[in-house]
Amino acid sequence: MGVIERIKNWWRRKPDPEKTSPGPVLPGPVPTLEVFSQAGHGKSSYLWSLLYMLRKMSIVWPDYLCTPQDEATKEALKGIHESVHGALLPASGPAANKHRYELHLQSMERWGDRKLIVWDWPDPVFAASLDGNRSERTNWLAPALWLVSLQDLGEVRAEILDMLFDDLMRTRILQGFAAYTRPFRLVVVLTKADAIPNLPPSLRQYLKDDPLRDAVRSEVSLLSPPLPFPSEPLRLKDESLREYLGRLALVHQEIHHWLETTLVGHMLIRRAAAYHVELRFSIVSATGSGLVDGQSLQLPWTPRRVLDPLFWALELDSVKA
Ligand SMILES: Nc1nc2c(ncn2[C@@H]2O[C@H](COP(=O)(O)OP(=O)(O)OP(=O)(O)O)[C@@H](O)[C@H]2O)c(=O)[nH]1
Ligand SMILES: [Mg+2]
Repeated sequence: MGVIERIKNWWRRKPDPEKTSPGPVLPGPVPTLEVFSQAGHGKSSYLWSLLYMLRKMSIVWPDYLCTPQDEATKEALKGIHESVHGALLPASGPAANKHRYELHLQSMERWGDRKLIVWDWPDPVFAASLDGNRSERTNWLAPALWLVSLQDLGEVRAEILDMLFDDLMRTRILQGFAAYTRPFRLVVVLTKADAIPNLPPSLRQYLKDDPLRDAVRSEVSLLSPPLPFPSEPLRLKDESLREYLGRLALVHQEIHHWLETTLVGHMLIRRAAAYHVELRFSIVSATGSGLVDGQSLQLPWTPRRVLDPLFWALELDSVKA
């Protein structure tokens, strides 16, 4: 079958009612940030930690506001706060992944006001069954995050990382987004980085030294006595924001160099260049640790560097596709 015929068939396809996603189909516009991930690679935990930290950014951006745009998002945010404080983990499996979060982010330093729509939904590329509804909701022009948990890939699948990337690119191309004329802006996010055994020491240190995490820890609570500030609270503004982003770029390069020392990393980077992808790398830890007891963490949630991928997406978004 020719390529044109395959594309036509793709669009003609009717969703199979047996395979449709769980729960009600949520209305609303397409995502402004796409997040791709294989099952179990930490997508729900990452989104929880991102949303949790996003609400707290007023601590470093005094004029900033983060407002949920619908009742479902508001309720979800309240639930996330309770779960994070209670050290609970997200439920797993397709039935648990049916969230659409819509937020209005106002007065961010450097980036101003943005709408953030992000889905925690069975993945249109990597989920076992592909259904038309989900892929139609994919916004292939939005900056995208590809969450990869190296240790969950395991030795064998880690060797085919570049082929998984190829699956992502081919799905995009099949849906009409040519790689050359409409370049993909993609942040490869290494999730659960606290548990990557051979993460270079400087990257491990970067993960630990998250100033945003420290700023959030210095939050003055309504009910507990104020914490003594070790120093002036962080303000992420002008020079300090430029410094943060400069460090972000260095860390991208460092991950790039580290991956390039491996054969599969080298092939991934080559393939991305061949597809003209604007590629960035970052590392995050949503929970901060992997000590788990059933559905709970044994230690409190300690998100680290979880805003970095969003900062990259905001930066990449200023260069329009
Ligand atoms: N060490 C470590 N473990 C993590 C981290 N984030 C998630 N995990 C673990 O990985 C498990 C799966 O994470 P989820 O966030 O549920 O992953 P998911 O991609 O949403 O999984 P499905 O929805 O089942 O596809 C969690 O239950 C945690 O045990 C992290 O940052 N570090
Ligand atoms: Mg999930």
